[in-house]
Amino acid sequence: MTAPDDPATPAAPAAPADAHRAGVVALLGHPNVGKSTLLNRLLGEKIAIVTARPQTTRGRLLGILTRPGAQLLLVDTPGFVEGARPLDRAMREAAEEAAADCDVALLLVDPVRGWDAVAGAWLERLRARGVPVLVVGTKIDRRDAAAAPWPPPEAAGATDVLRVSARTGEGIDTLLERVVALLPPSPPYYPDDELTDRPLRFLAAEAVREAVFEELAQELPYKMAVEVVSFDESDPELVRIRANLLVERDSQKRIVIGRGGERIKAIGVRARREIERLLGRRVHLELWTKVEKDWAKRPKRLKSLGYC
Ligand SMILES: Nc1nc2c(ncn2[C@@H]2O[C@H](COP(=O)(O)OP(=O)(O)O)[C@@H](O)[C@H]2O)c(=O)[nH]1
Ligand SMILES: [Mg+2]
Repeated sequence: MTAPDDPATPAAPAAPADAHRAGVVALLGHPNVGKSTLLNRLLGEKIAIVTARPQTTRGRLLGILTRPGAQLLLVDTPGFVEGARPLDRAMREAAEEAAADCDVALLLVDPVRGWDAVAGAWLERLRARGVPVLVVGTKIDRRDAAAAPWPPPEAAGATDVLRVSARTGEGIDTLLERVVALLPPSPPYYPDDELTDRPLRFLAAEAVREAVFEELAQELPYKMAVEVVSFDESDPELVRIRANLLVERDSQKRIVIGRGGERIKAIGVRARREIERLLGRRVHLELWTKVEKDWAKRPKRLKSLGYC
């Protein structure tokens, strides 16, 4: 599944038009450009959390899209992350690994924000490795995005340039067609009913983290992690889930709980609804706040939380 290291490697002979195609498609771009929303739209199912705030995606999340004749392994990434914490490094590495091991790259650009040197550097790197790159303008349902200058002249080196709205679905079929045409011939990698490589308990933890972003202001959600400590499906009527909200300090714990437990209750209600939608079953969700000072600084801990 890796791309040729040498850009001079001759292209493989064209595959017969009816060959099954499969491969890894990396979603790259600045935080908040719309990567996770696009992943969900392509899958037709919401598995990745989406918030109005940047850098909410932490690890690498695989969405498996099986269509007649093709399977796309869509890798959602945290994107181009800055910062020096081990968590930031892990997030950066997730994007870099996805880019290093993909058959097709989607480089997402918010037309309002426009092209910049970071996008340019990624395009260059991917091209140097012989990876086909589709530059994808996002959010065209927005008037300001539709009115912004497009395509960026710097994207001329890309394999293709197109625009989509993950919200309305505009341009999505064309995007899919182009991606499939660029995939190598290969049998499918996963059974056709599999949607992601992540266990349901991870998706549940992510749903809680999404609720945390909705319910808590400013910086606090970035300092928090969610760990599902039990996921009990023994009762056919009800899935019982217990999760810890990890914070770095006691003062944060008090904010998360809120007056009379009001805040954590709101997080729980919101998250439970989302998990019920995800599982298609009733859920009992119990949330606990726990101070764990160094969770974002310990690579092993980040791994156990599923962020790298
Ligand atoms: N109007 C509009 N908003 C979008 C679209 N795609 C994403 N967004 C919004 O942009 C914000 C960031 O989206 P997200 O997918 O989390 O971006 P990511 O950080 O690149 O994964 C969220 O508020 C989304 O609802 C779109 O096609 N149209
Ligand atoms: Mg995201």
